Amino acid sequence: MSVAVIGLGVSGVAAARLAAEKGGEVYVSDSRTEDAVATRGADLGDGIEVDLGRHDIERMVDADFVVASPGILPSSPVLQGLKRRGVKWISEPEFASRFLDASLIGITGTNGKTTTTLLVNHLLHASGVTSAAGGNVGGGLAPAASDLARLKERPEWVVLEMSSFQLSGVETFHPDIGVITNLSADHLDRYRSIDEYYSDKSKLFENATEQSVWVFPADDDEVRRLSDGVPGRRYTFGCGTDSSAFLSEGQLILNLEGDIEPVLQRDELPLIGAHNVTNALAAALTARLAGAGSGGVMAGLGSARALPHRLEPVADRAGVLWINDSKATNVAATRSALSSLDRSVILLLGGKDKGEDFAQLAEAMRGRARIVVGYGAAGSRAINELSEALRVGSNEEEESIGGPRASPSLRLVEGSLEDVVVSARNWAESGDVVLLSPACSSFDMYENYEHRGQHFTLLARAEV
Ligand code: UMA
Repeated sequence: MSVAVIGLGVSGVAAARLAAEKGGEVYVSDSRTEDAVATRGADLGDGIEVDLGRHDIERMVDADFVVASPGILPSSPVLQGLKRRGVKWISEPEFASRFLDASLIGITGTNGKTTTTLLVNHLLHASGVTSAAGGNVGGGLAPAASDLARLKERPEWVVLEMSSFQLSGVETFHPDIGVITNLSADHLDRYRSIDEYYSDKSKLFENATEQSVWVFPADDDEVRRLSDGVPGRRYTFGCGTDSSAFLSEGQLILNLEGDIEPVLQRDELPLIGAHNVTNALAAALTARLAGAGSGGVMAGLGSARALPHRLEPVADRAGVLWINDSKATNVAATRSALSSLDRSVILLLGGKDKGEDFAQLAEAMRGRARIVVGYGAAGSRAINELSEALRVGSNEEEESIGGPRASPSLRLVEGSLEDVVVSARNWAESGDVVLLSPACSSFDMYENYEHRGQHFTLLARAEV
C-alpha cells in the first residue's frame, strides 16, 4: 500500500503512523518548514518520507490513498492540483475507519459535538462497556481517529467526533450509530454557502443501510430535511415526550421502545446550561443504544465534568463568576451560552471575523447581558451590527434599565485580551458573570481557541 499524506499536523502525523504500521510506503508533505513542523517530521522516524515546504503532486498521483488533513482548503493549490490530475483524496478518519476493528459511533453537528462525544464515551465506561473516543475533538482531550486504529487493546466501540471538513472526504465511512447534535451556520469563511456546509455534514449518511441507527434532535428542521429518506432506525432527543430522550418536570427521561426510564434530575447534572441538558440527553440515548446499562448512564451523567473552554467556570471572585467559553467560535454557540445563564452577564465578544451576522445575538442579549464588550478584529463590526439590531424594534418601557428586555450597554475595547479583561473587571459588579464567549475564531490574536481560553483563564485568576 502506498499512502500520501498532506499536512503534518495532528491528523497527518496520526495517518502517517497508522499507514507505516500497516506496512505502507508513506510520503508526507507539509507546505511549511518551521521548526515545529520539522520536529514532527523527524519524530516520525525512518521509513516515512517527509517533504517540507512543498507538496509534490507527482509523488501523489500513483498512491493507493491520498489522505488530506481537514484544515487544507479544497481551493488550496495542492488539492486543486490533484483535482486537475483526476486524483481523489480522502479524509484522515475515512482512512482510519478502514482499519478500525470496532463498532463505530460517528457524531457531528454544529455545536456540542465534542461534549457529546466525550460524554458518550464516559457513559459507556461507566457502564463497563469498553470504548475509546477521538476524531475532531482536539485540544489534547482525545486522539485522532488514526491513533484509535492503532490501539493495542481493541475496544467494543469507537466514538468519533466528525467535523464537516472530515466528512467531506468520506467514501466508505459508515457509523453503526450516527448522531447529529444540531445544525446552524458555521465556517462561512470556508464554505461559499450554508448549503455547501450542510452538504458536507450530510455525508454522515453517505453509506447508510437499513441496519444504521440514527440519533437526531427532535426539533431541528435542517436535520430533518437532510436526513429525509435516509435508511435506518431513528431515535430523537429533545423537546416533547414523543422523543426517545427528553426533559420533563425537571427530569431527564429515556423512552426506549415504550420503557420509560427516569435518568437524572436536571439539577443533578454537573454541567451548566440548557444546551448541556440537550447534549446529555443525546449522549444518554446514544450510550443506551450502544449497550450501556441504565445504572451506568445515571452514574456517568452524575459524574460528568465541564470540558475546558466550554462554559467552564474558571474563577469566582468578589461575587463575580468568570466563565471561559472560548470554544464558542460561532454565533449559535454564543447565543446558547447566553441563554443558559440566569445571572447578569458581561459578554466578551470578538476575534477573527468569520462573516456571521452578530445581529442574531440581539434577542438573546436583552434582559441578560448588562454589558457587551467588542474586541479584536471583528469587535467594531459586532458592536455596530448589535447597536443597529437593538435599536430596531426597541420599546422604551420594556427596555428601561433592568427591565425584562433591557438592552446591554455596548462598548468597544481596543487592544489585547488583557485590556479587555481589565475593563471587564472594572465594570463588573457582584452577581455578574464575565463570559468569554466570542462567537469568532481566535486566529486574529491566538494560535487557536484553546490558547485564547488558557490566556483568559490566567487573566481571570490573576491577583490584582
Ligand atoms: N498545511 C499544508 N498545506 C496547506 C495547508 C496546511 O501542508 O495547503 C499544513 C499546515 O502547515 C499544518 C497542517 O497542514 O502543519 C495542519 O493541518 P490541519 O489544519 O488539518 O490541522 P490538524 O493539526 O491536522 O488538526 C485537525 C483538525 N483541525 C482542523 O480541522 C482545522 C483538528 O480539529 C482535529 O482535532 C485534528 O485534525 C484531529 O482530528 C480542530 C478544529 O478546530 C480542533 N476543528 C474545527 C472545529 O472543531 O470547528 C473543524
